Amino acid sequence: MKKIILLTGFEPFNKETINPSWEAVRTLQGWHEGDFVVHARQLPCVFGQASKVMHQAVEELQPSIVIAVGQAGGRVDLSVERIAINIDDAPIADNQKRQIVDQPIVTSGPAAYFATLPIKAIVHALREAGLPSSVSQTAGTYVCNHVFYSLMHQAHEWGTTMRAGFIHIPYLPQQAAAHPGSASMKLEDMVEGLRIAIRTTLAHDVDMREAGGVTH
Ligand code: PCA
Repeated sequence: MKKIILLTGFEPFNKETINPSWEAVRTLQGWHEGDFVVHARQLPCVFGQASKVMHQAVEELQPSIVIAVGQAGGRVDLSVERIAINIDDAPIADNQKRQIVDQPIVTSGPAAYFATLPIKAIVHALREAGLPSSVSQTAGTYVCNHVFYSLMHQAHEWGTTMRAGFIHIPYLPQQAAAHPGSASMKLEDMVEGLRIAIRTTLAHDVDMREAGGVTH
């Protein structure tokens, strides 16, 4: 039986009618790479519910690798997240019209978790393939970080070998057209970027060492 890679994307939020994360992820449903097959799931853009759907998918599928993907409108590239922090601080309401401010995601959980994907190797491989990418030092404090932290906490509590992380992606061109000045990326490039992220994760049990930080 094939081992499972779980990819998740989000439903649209904040007045958008499309979310590039779900569009990209659903394209890869059933994609095979060696002994691995992709399962794609959509998450609601709702605090609590999003992590619940993620937890259920992880329990049901027992994936070897989880890559959660989310839209980061305004970002310029495929941003591979380094760290998830234990705080919800929503700048806008979620899709259930709830705006959580300054609440820990897991009471008495650690302040943060690092992604267990080979983030430097992924950024390196994406750039080599001609796709703009960088390591990101923050996944924000909205629903994406909420899901990312919950996922890493689940992996930590279970003590599994499952590797997990988060990739933020820019707007699609049709979205950026409504946000003049914002960067965008074509869906095919995002999908190819996710394929590269998967292949690189399979090829690197240990991350490569290459500068990817920022001074501020
Ligand atoms: N992006 C949001 C939540 C859902 C999504 O696609 C975020 O970055 O938190």
